[in-house]
Amino acid sequence: MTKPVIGIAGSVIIDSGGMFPGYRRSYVNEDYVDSVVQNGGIPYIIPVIEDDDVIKGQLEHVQGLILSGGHDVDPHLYGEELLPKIGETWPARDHFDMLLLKLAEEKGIPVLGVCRGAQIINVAHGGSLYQDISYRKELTYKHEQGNTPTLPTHGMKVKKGTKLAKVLGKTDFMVNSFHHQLIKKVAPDLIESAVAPDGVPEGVENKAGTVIGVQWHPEMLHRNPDTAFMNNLFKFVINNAK
Ligand SMILES: [Mn+2]
Repeated sequence: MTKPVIGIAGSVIIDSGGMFPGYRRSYVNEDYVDSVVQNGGIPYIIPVIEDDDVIKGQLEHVQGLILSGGHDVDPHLYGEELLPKIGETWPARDHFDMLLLKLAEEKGIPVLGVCRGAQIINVAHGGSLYQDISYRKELTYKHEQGNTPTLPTHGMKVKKGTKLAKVLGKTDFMVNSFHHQLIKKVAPDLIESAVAPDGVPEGVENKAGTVIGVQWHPEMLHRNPDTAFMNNLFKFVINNAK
């Protein structure tokens, strides 16, 4: 049986200490690549492109899609100006990710959004974000844990009856956390599937059950035996690929 091709939407890293300072390089973190291989898929990195026809062509070659982490989402997409504590934005990448998502949803191919990927799913569907943790008035726990990507640092409750609960087979566990932006308002046509102990929404999914977004990093947790069930998120994309 041929394994399904899973596209991992990429980013750009700028060479700082290498041979070509300032050079732009298309990339994804290898954890995403490993997660796809380990769970039976064929990973393809999809470089960020600004040409819609090329983006459409990119999506035609994959049977499942992963939206990876990175840049802050442009607040203009949810009706706000940039506040002082926002990080780096890249509107062209937002457009790229959102077009891939739209096309994937139209085709009904499975999508996993990780961190920024979950945030872009929420914003694409009409939800909003806090531009930085400090803008949330309620008590908010630490969501930028620093190093040790495999270490879970805060709790997570998955809502029973959601696609996420079915996929993970668990509803109460610990996750890692590397985000300074938070989901504020969950999009009206999405389901809030997971919530952190401080009430921050950390999981969203579409009603069709083809799109799952999580604000933590399952690709960093999948090799930790305590959180090996995070592999199920990649199996969701790979086993439903079409
Ligand atoms: Mn978190």
